[in-house]
Amino acid sequence: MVSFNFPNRRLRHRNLELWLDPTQDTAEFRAASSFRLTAPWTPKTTKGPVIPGLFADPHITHFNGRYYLYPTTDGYASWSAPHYKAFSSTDLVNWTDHGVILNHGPDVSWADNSAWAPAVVAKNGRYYLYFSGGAASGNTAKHLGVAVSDSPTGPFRDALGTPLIRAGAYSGQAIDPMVFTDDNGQSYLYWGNGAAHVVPLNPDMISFNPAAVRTITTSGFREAAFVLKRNGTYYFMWSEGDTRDENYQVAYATGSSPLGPWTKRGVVLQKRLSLGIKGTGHHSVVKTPGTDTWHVAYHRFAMPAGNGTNREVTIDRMTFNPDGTIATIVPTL
Ligand code: FUB
Repeated sequence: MVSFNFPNRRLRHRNLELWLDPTQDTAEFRAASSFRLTAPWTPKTTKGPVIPGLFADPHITHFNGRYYLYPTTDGYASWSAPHYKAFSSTDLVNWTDHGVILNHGPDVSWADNSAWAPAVVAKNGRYYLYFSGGAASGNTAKHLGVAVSDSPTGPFRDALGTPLIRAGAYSGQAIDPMVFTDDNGQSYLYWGNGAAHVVPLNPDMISFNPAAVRTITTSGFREAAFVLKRNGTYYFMWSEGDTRDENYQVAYATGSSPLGPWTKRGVVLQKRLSLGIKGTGHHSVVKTPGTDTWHVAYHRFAMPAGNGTNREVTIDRMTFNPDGTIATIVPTL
């Protein structure tokens, strides 16, 4: 038997498991472990949503010792909310609301509504927010833009004054941007609904060579591309189905480069009706720096009576099997 002493670590509980503070080591107490508590502990019956209120499409990331969440603001008919908020945390449990960081109305000349699915990346000493939005003209087409700030909590300003990708420039909808930066510093922009695309970004992060755009052809892709790298393997992840459908789910493929080719591995996150959890999708993944601990942020129908435009954000652990495949993610309350 091995004993560990963690005198200065905070112990957290979740779903009848005890964890050391996730910002530190990943030592984990499971059913087979024994432990002694010196303070009373009352199990929580629910941990979600992690940020109160209706939000969706969470982009979770980590900058300078804090986790950040950038979601779509939900609860608007046809997902028409015009603004984005930012939240931050040191422990993935307690989140600070930093308020509105970009508002399409006053801040973006070419978009008024449909502030969808932001993604924020740090580069060049600045923060770049990729987003999509539509104009109030009655035209439902969405363009994809990029805004910049000196702070991860904004305020962000439209970097170009025009869309980075105009509606119709490529197949599918120009929504759901995501940026992956490889170990050599090269950043790649992924986006799309109905068809996924990828292109290396120029060093300025606000332009690319149109001739370098590639379309990704994984079966089942609908939207919400997300890419991570672990042990030299690239993981391309996405959402399948319709966000208004309780069967909305997350699948993934693996590849040997940020551009693929990709081999589909299957579905890793889906509804859990025994707990009333539906519509699990549009996720993102964050690794705790210096560890092999990964968490997945995603949305589900708000509980108990939500739907495809009334969604909430939750976070669960994501683990890898010894062969590098992603273990099925278990949605928890
Ligand atoms: O939240 C608006 C849209 O719904 C997103 O862009 C899609 O990914 C879907 O979640």
